[in-house]
Amino acid sequence: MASHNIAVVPGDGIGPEVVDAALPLVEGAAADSGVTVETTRFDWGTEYYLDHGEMMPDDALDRLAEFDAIFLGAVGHPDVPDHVTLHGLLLPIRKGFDQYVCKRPNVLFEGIESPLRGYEPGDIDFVVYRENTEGEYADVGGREHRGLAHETAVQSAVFTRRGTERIVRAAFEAATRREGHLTSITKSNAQAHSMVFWDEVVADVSEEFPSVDVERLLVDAAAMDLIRRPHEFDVVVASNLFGDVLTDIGAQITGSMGLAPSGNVHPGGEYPSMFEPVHGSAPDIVGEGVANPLATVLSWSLLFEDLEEQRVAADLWQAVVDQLGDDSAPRTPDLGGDAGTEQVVADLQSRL
Ligand code: GGG
Repeated sequence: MASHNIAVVPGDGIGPEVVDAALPLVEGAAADSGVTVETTRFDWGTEYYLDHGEMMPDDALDRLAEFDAIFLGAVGHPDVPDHVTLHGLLLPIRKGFDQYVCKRPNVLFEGIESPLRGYEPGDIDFVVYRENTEGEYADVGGREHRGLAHETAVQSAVFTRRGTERIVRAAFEAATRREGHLTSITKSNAQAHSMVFWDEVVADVSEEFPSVDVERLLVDAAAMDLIRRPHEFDVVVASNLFGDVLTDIGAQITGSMGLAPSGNVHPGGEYPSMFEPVHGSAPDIVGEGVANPLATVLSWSLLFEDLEEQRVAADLWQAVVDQLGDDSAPRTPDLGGDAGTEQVVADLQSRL
């Protein structure tokens, strides 16, 4: 019987609500396929920060390194600046474990109405490969002359050849497994160093993938085209910041942030990968029991796919597809329903 040790970091806000609700379902789905999931919970995040002055302990990465994968709920708290929560937990894990592929599927599921006119389920199906360890989130910069009229803040983006080539290559590989169309997003008209470099890397790597059709878009045009013609996207590759922004658009045009899963993948197996719903901690609905657990369940599906437990991955994904396709099934308020998190999970359970 296959067995996997998974570290679970529920985090802040609705993170623990969706993670705790989904966990028994996920363990059950795995057991049905003969897979044992051993989870260890780490209550790190903003509550931990308020008690200890740090989002997670100094040896957190050493402890997480022992696991086959990590599942994260959400980070963010109204009383703590967002850069503290992000730089205290999420980004150190992504960077520390070299999780350089942030994979974010955007699918318009059966039963979901896109806010875009004329789009039917199945019409939108693309995946964003977001660079996840450097770029605009490299944390290089500083501030001088605080509070003075000539106060200055500098934030540098870092694009290395190794870092750019590997995310671009991962996206090309994905395109060969999908429809063979890759859209590379930059702002190379305005950012004549890093983004022109990115374009050059894409051109170089494209020679290894002659069957892939490459489109280049500026990020402003891409934001527009994701609304205007989302059906034409297949694989999108973008820098850390641009990928972050565009995947929120992707979530909206496919129905809800509550349906958007993601994987922070370290391809090589040296370190664990981390999976998380794209949504944040949603302080506006914390404690109401109405957070949508589906992005969490879909993210677990991505986790099992990465662990090559294809049957568990497919069962979880299909249960969500079946539920969304059933117009009598319970739905959380973000999808127009009035059901709670637990009700949605109980219904999913009946479909497994
Ligand atoms: N589910 C993880 C989470 O809480 N994300 C909030 C966030 O701000 N993420 C930024 C990012 O993905 O870089």
